[in-house]
Amino acid sequence: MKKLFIILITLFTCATTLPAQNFLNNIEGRNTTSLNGRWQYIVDWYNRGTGMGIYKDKKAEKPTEFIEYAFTNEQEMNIPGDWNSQDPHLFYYEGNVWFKKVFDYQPKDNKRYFIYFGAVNYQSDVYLNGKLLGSHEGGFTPFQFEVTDSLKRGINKLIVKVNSQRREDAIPAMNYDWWNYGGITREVSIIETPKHIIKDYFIQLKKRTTNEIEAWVKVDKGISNKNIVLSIPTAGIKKTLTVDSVGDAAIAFKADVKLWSPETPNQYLVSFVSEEETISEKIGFRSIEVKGADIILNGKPIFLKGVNFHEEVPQRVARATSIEDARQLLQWAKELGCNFVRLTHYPQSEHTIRMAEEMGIMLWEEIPLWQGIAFDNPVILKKADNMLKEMISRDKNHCSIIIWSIANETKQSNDRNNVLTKMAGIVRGLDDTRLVSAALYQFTREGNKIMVNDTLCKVLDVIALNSYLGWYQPWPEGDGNVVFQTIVQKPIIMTEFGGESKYGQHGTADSAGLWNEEYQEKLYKDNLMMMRKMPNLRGTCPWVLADFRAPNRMNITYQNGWNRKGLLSDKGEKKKAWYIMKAFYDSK
Ligand code: GCB
Repeated sequence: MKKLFIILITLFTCATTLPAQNFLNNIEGRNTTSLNGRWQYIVDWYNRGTGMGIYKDKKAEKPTEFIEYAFTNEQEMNIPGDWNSQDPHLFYYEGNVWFKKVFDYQPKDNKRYFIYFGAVNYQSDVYLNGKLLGSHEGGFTPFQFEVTDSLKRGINKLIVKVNSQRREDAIPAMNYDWWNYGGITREVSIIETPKHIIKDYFIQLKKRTTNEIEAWVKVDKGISNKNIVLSIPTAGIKKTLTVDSVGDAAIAFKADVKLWSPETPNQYLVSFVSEEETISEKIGFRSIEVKGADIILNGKPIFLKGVNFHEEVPQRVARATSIEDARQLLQWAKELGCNFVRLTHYPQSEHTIRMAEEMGIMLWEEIPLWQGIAFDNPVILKKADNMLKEMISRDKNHCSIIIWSIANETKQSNDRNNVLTKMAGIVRGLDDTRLVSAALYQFTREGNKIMVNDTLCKVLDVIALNSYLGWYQPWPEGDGNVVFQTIVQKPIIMTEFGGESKYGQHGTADSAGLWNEEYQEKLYKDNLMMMRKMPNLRGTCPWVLADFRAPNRMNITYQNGWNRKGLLSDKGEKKKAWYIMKAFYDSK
């Protein structure tokens, strides 16, 4: 009965949600007009807006008429931006807000147009000039709609309904340890393309080689049987790909390129050229693989000196939205000595990823499949599949990303195993050049021996462990004597460890409940002592770079809505544990 109910809900959800259109990649490399800036908004507390026709943006025409739910320039906010940090009434709000942008546009006859959203958290309905273009679910991945037929010459009205309510069948679901920033949190733009588009492409070194490039390109059928030129001028490469009857072309060739690595983040300007357009992008070439317990970058074993961060600027208590925000977070990571960042717990903005690549930082990217997911609901796999596709579609050409992660801390069960195994298959089907992982947290413990026997270990390329010894569980007797054992011989990354402290709070190192820097510092020392003895350890990511907003952290004296596990405070001040981690990375 429960299953039948779930199936009915699934059908209903699918029927009411129009899918976003196929994705054009590399938006930066295309001809775009930004719709960022001030947008008007209306808070729809009781979800009456659709019924009231807000999307029609009607104006009163007779003295007897009036319009409730009317937009006005007295109420505007910045887009991209979350609503929680921009309107004090909306600090804790999870619900519906309508946004409106009026813009003047002059479309050309021989072009096509798309409206692109970098991310809207969580669910959105998009209307252009009173017509529903479609809906999108998922707060951290981009989507777009073709508007060639609905974009007017002159004034256009774009209206978006955004809903940020947490739901049991959502990803993430009801309960998670970060702030649910609602709104249009990444850029909005109009993309202009020629009639026949170079829609998507992928270029990278062939797996397990450092001197062979493979590339494919997908174009509109109108370019079928014609040529696309791939050029990388500074490497002296110019190749011609012939498109087949369905619009696909592929090529592989030997190439002598300077490889991308954290020490030398070389990039090349790569262009795909058709008769109608040129799409260019800076691309780095590197190979990544696993051999036994080693992670191999460009043929050499590497240790991932990492850190976790949320897409949040703590000093502003807001979603990180700008290039400057991305720079701050990545520079903090660099200062710590990192060559790797685990982007938790969702795809972060594309400019963060591009910047990491320029700075020589390797990345782990994951979809927000975080604890508490209803794996028995068939809709979950469908949604996760869509998120994986949107994430990989957007970021597959960014060489900084070396690991796709499919989940964080999911409880073992048959349903979970089925769904995550299928998801690992989906990822490999989309991109087999990278490694697949998931952060695991259920272990069995006998004294100081901790067994990692999650069945998912067999499915993953890299075993990622989240362990809060000394914080959520007491540290086992005898410093440094803890041993982690895995059922498979694969590389291990310690993807989370740590504990809380409030910056400036001092005391003895023996009491977690005092939230002091000394206790957190000792935890780091203990953890590092333990990890030094783990033979398969190939990376570490302390939890977390900076204190971050979390509504479920309500020790009023020390937390008051903040998760205090940062190595940095919410103002960017360095806690004692920062120096322990930095010294470890400097010694590596
Ligand atoms: C975890 C989660 C992370 C939390 C962290 C914590 O295991 O993966 O999202 O914020 O623990 O602070 O408890």
